[in-house]
Amino acid sequence: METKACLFDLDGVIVDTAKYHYQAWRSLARRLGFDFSPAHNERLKGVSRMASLDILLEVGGISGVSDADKQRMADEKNAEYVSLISRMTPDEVLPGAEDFLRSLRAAGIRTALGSASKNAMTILDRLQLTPLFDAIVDGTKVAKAKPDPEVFLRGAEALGVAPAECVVFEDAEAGIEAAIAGGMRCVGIGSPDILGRANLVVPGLSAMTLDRLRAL
Ligand code: B16
Ligand code: MG
Repeated sequence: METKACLFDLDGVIVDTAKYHYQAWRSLARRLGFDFSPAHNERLKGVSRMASLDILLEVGGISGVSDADKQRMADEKNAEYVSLISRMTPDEVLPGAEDFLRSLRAAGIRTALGSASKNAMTILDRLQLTPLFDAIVDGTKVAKAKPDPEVFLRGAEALGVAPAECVVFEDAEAGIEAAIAGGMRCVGIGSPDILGRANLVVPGLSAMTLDRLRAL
């Protein structure tokens, strides 16, 4: 099947914002009186903000929090996260990401972002990558989180391309599941142990070429 579009997850594929999410979640955990480890943080990758908070509260053994207090905690975390990402610079783009996006553009292959983050626009602007995406679907535009395919189906729709003509790039298992559920081929960014259901797994976008894309 010819590839007409590539859809990209943001955190872990284009940029490593997980370290900033971690810093902001750990601050919240400390204020609540417990420590939140890097291993715990792995559980938050690709997960929405409120679902991440539920995991954090479970790790801290905190139950019975009202919806209003949950909202306040999520807002506090997001305020710290936004202040961290507002200082990001283009040198934080992960190796190979910009070159691959440019080679797709040169080859006439359309591009879209498919991210759970409500802060995706801020991040792309800070990285100066916004012009390299033909469509942006983020956490402000979708109702259902990955592994639901909504975010990628919306991306394909925005580009006017059929799901079977799309290839998704994802670092999270839930994202690979979302691509498969949407009838798309997918490339895992990371370890084959975790992303084994992808059509191809590479360590990063610097390992991606148009030839490898065409072979999928
Ligand atoms: P926000 P992705 C996801 O981004 C992150 O991996 C995840 O850790 C985060 O909780 C989620 O975005 C929501 O982010 O709080 O900024 O709306 O991997 O889907 O690009
Ligand atoms: Mg991700």
